[in-house]
Amino acid sequence: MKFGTKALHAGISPDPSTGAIMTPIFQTSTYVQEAPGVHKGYEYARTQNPTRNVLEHNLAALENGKFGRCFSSGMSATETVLKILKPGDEVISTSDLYGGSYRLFTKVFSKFGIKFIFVDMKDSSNVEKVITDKSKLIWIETPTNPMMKIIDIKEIAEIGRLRNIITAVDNTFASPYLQNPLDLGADVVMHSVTKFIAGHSDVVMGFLGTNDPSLDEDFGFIQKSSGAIPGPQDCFLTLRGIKTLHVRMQRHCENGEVVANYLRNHPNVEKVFWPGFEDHPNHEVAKKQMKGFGGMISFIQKEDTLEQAKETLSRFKIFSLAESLGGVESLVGHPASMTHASVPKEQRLKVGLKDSLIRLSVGIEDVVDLINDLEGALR
Ligand code: P1T
Repeated sequence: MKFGTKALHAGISPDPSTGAIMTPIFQTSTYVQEAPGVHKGYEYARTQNPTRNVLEHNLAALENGKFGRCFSSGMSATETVLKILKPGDEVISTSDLYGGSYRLFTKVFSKFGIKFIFVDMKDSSNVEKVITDKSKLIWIETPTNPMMKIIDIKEIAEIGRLRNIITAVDNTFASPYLQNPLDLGADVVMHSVTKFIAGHSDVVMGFLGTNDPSLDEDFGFIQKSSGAIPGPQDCFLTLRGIKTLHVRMQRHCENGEVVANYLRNHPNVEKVFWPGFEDHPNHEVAKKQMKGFGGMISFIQKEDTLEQAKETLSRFKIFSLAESLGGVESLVGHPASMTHASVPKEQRLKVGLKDSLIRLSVGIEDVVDLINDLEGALR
């Protein structure tokens, strides 16, 4: 089955008791048993919920994975991967990544004796240089948030495989439509489902997919032990959102390309970060591992100051100033004070994230209106 057909049908069948074509919202915390231990496969909703199970099968299929699990947020999915580690273990992570992931790594899990080493993975050999016998996990985010760097998943997954290190990829910025890390050799794919997958800015959720039964078992054990599960209503909304994922992504990519080129030719713009440009440092890798370049774009103006960035941000009328991304409506954000405020300034500057950087999540509106909005904001 091709992607669009899978989005609509994989793991989904009419409700056997009524024929309802839409997966029902099983709003229940428990399930009646005929006798102790005699039940229909469902015991307690922290462990199993039919609406969630359908979504998990559907998302696993979209990532070409055998197993999938949904969590109450992207961060709780990430946390679940970290919880398979033990004190003394080392994680090699992308240096440019979502500020919340950086905070989880450095402020929460480092307290429990896990060491995080941040490297620029644009060049895969940088990963090899820091591997020790304690390295247990390689954490990749690509495209990176917010600098839009591209990391070669296949090359790094191979480095991990040879050294017996798990490779996990945060695939949030690409979505399963544009990139499938498991196909490229990664052991785990993670998503903030909140973003492109759910797609309508009305759900917070996370996902982990894998082909490795023992990793899936670990994730399931942590899921039921820690309890960071999504509610059935959110699973329903996400299943509904996924039905248009491929169509939305095509429009995000089309609009993204127009906006990126417009910005690049704008006299007030100094630099645009978007992997679709031929002179993007890892454009060839992006072409190889992605189906398109998406609608996430960052840029810096010629007047390269925080004050100018704030003034520009105040002039948008269609792009809404907000955290998050990947919804149908266009958003504009200021990473230094919003999504990446928890990353210390010197670390931000190391990866090129200046106070003047503006990030766009280009939605699926008529692109001419988006260009007019940018024209007004950049005047
Ligand atoms: O918000 P949550 O569903 O918990 O997902 C966290 C997360 C994980 N990974 C990436 C790459 C992300 O971008 C995010 C969340 N990011 C934003 C809210 C943002 O505006 O960048």
